[in-house]
Amino acid sequence: MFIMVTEHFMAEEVKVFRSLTSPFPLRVIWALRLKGVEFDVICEDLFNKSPLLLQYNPVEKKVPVLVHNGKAICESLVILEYIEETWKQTPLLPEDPYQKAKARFWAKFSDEKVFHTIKWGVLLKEGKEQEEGILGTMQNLRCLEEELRGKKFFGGEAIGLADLALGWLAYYLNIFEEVAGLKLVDQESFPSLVAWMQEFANAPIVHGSWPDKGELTGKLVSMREASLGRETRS
Ligand SMILES: N[C@@H](CCC(=O)N[C@@H](CS)C(=O)NCC(=O)O)C(=O)O
Repeated sequence: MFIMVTEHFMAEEVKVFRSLTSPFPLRVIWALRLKGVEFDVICEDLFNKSPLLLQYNPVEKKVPVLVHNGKAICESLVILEYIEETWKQTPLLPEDPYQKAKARFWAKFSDEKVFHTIKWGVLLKEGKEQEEGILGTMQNLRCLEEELRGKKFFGGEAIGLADLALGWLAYYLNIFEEVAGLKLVDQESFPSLVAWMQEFANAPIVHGSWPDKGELTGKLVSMREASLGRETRS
């Protein structure tokens, strides 16, 4: 007797909700690219969020959200851990518990120190308050410089979790500087950080992923003007 067996392979649903200018969804996009996972991107207007975004992230109502076969995962660093556990190829984290802890430390440092201080203390401030923000930011960047000394990436030779978490710096730092009208980092004072930013920006997973410069600059200028209580000129 001849029995014909047909199998229906259900394609995996992998969707990333992002916005045009947010740095956080980029981490998710880079991680999926690194792992060779196919995905769709849904670009949200954060001034007019879609019902789907609100359904998938009812608590924070933010991007990124990763939707994997109907399950929604929020918070970019949590999403990276989910991606790492779900798709084992091309690990984002090393095996060694100590090295793993270090990668997670720098990822956390990215959000709690580097991003927080540069945005709230430098980009959105002026005068005395900004001077304090600059001091804090320089200290944070100095820590990165020291950690990166003699290394290509945070974990060594390959891009890992800490690089994905801090990768926004490779594009946004320069634009933050331009919008705030100052210079924080140069080749002479931060040779390792500058080399790492170039290395990261040149990685194939990063190509073509940055937001449009004009769009991002415009958004940051508006945020700065609003924060300083000035009218935005259009
Ligand atoms: N800690 C979050 C931050 C995400 C975040 O702040 N997303 C912003 C865009 S930069 C957002 O969606 N904001 C919309 C809102 O606050 O209404 C993560 O890492 O995912």
